[in-house]
Amino acid sequence: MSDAPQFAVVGHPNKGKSSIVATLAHHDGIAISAASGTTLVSEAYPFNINGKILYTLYDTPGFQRPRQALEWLQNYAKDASMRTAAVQAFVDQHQSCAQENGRFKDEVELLRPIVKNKDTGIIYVVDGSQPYNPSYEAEMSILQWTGQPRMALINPIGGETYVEQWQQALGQYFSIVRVFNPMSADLDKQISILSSFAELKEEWQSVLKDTIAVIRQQNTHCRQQTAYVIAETLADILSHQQSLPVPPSAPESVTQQLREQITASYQKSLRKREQSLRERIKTLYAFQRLDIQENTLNAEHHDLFDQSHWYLFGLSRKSLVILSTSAGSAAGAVIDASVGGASLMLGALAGGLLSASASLFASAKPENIQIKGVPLGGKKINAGPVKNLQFAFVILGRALSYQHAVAARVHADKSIMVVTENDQKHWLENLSKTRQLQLTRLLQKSAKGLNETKRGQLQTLIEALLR
Ligand SMILES: Nc1nc2c(ncn2[C@@H]2O[C@H](COP(=O)(O)OP(=O)(O)OP(=O)(O)O)[C@@H](O)[C@H]2O)c(=O)[nH]1
Ligand SMILES: [Mg+2]
Repeated sequence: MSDAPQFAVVGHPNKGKSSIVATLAHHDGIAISAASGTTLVSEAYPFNINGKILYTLYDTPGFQRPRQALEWLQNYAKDASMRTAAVQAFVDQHQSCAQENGRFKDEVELLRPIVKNKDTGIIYVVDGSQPYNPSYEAEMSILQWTGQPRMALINPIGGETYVEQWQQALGQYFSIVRVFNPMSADLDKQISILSSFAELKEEWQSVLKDTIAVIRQQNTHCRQQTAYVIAETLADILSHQQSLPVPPSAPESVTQQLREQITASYQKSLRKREQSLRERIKTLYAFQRLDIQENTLNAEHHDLFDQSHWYLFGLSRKSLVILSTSAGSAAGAVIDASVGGASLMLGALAGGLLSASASLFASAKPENIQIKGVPLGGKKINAGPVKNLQFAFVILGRALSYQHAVAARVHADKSIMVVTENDQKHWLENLSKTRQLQLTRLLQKSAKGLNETKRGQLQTLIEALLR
């Protein structure tokens, strides 16, 4: 790969420039706000994967005095051959006064990354929900005068009403005009806009083609890594155990206190593991600021142990009975894909295997508190491992919902992340019946810990459930 391309994202104030930079550079720390004039200085946001910069986007302040700036340029350049030099002279001559709040402060600031490097591409951003008017022509002329490769993006902030009108006008100044919504652009749309950046300059074509391949690879890698951390956390949560000694001849009230104490501390450890899983997923998807937003509305996120919400993430009682019975039966261990899960499960149900596992998952609390004798006399109170299959599915369901929300989110989105609970009821149906049973068996086995092979199998099944 040759040098990574650079692009300056410019335009009127408040047209979504910073949003475009945030989404395309996968950077959630950029200031974006409904207030006009949020960005005051130009700043470079490199997009890198594994430490290698693939492209750099410059976020810039909006034009404030484009007409006066253009007048200055027109006075400077006697003919078209002097236009590029005029832009350079404009920046040079106003630079020092710009720092002292000079009248072309914003123009100097936004032109700075452009004149600094003649290879910097220009991305001009407009709002497709606002009508075009000739006052934009001064901005577009200045950009034209730079002589640098440039294209326009129409951001349909409040809809597409004036997109066509804009296309007509922008077509006069830019060879490439695209519609791009930074708030809803999934990875395919982002990649498609990068492909149009490549059309700006011959040398960028092969570089950006490689970049797109790297982005796709990274996305697959990210899913694999996410499946890995979910599998690891699931196995860790389900096999987790804690214990407390019970003093000899302790009265029932003390035992009860210890039971409550260990229940609370066990739940806390499990919540902590879930939270740390969420942190890892966020980091994998390059979100650094999301926790702040999540914490603000913590009440929206139901607690792991809030059973009234289990049904949203877990499975119905009937599905659980069918799955646990079939997976637990001898036949379940050697499922033949050609037989198909459905007939097998009916067979298992008819075989009367239902009652034992059904009562187990229905009654066993996730904490699985037990009082046991210890070898040298006395007793201990034990929490875990989780034998409740429903709970296992709840943990997995919650992790998948979380991943779905994070993976679908663009880095320009500053709203509070909503983890949708109710879409998740049928998530398991994305796996074949055979794989559903494999998953159930692995979850059942997790209480005793999973070896590396089994954990790998769990990871593969989870990967198939990720967005
Ligand atoms: N609904 C919607 N809102 C958008 C979109 N793009 C930007 N916005 C919102 O528009 C406002 C301005 O976005 P910014 O990205 O800060 O715009 P900017 O051009 O960088 O603004 P300045 O730095 O002030 O010049 C913010 O409230 C964004 O959330 C979009 O595609 N759809
Ligand atoms: Mg901005």
